[in-house]
Amino acid sequence: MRLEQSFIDFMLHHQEKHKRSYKFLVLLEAIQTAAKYIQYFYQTGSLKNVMGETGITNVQGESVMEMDDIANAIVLHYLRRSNQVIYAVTEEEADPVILNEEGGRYFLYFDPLDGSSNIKHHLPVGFMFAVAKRNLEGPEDGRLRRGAELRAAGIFLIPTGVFTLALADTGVYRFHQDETMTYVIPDNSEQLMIPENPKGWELSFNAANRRTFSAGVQEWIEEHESLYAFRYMGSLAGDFHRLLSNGGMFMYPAIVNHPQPEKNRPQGKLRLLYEANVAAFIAREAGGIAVDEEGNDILEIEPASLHQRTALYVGSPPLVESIRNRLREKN
Ligand code: AHM
Ligand code: MG
Repeated sequence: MRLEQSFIDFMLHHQEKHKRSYKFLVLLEAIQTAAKYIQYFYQTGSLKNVMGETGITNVQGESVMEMDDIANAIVLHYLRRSNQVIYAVTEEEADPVILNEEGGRYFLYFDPLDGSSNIKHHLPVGFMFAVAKRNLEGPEDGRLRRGAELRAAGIFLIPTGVFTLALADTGVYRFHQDETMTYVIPDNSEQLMIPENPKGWELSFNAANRRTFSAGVQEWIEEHESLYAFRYMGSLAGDFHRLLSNGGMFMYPAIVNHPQPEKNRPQGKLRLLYEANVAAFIAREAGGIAVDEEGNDILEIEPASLHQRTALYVGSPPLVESIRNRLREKN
């Protein structure tokens, strides 16, 4: 019989080894409890008839699925109970949700259920989150943090029960749910690194959009696509999960050449604080990089608003550097 190390045991040792606070564990315990509940609702959602749309449009102008609302309420409930969070920024709400302004230590940016188009099919979606810490040295101004200032970021792949967690300056780890729904880290699993060997690298982007990308990006795709396998499931959590294991590049470029110009998205589609930064931070800790449409590092973008969007190119450094050069030549 083989028994693995539980997530909490792993984290207790990790915090001790790096002389980091146990408060962070209280927060992570809340986050992973929320993830388990989201997963439970997701798996049984059809039986409860909650896999459809609410008929409401969210702050992003997108249709809200009932599961989005359920997942959001679950996460906010456990974050509030943890007492560790000053405020949370969620994809589902226009304003930051104040949780514990006085006693909280962290800021949370999250998308409770990313990959909405997969919901009604029960295909992979993600609960994605990023954690920043209040200023412990001086007065806290509550500003939005750059990705480079994050202390942790993670993705729960739902409903598959896999959890990827990046911890500032210490790496990326992947946990799996065992028979008792406990997240465990397999004994033999090391810190996760994006593979350097190009054999197995994959490209991932919405191919139906390719003629809407800038000329430089289209050229780059034409020159490189035959060299790599192509995979796209339309859920950042799922596509990025593959990228971390196999290497390559995931991209969601700016849409600038749409035949119906009102459908252009010069700022890209993905949200900086709780989608792009999560992927970029995990990538950094796994040896990868992430840039925006100007070729700037995603993690260095100074956030100007809660729900701002960005183009995203993330993955193996040689590929991201190659497209970064092209983006800079053309801009
Ligand atoms: P969502 O927040 O509405 O779910 O949108 C984000 C998702 C990402 O998970 C995914 O990478 C992308 O949107 C897919 O978009 P598209 O359907 O345009 O390919
Ligand atoms: Mg989303």
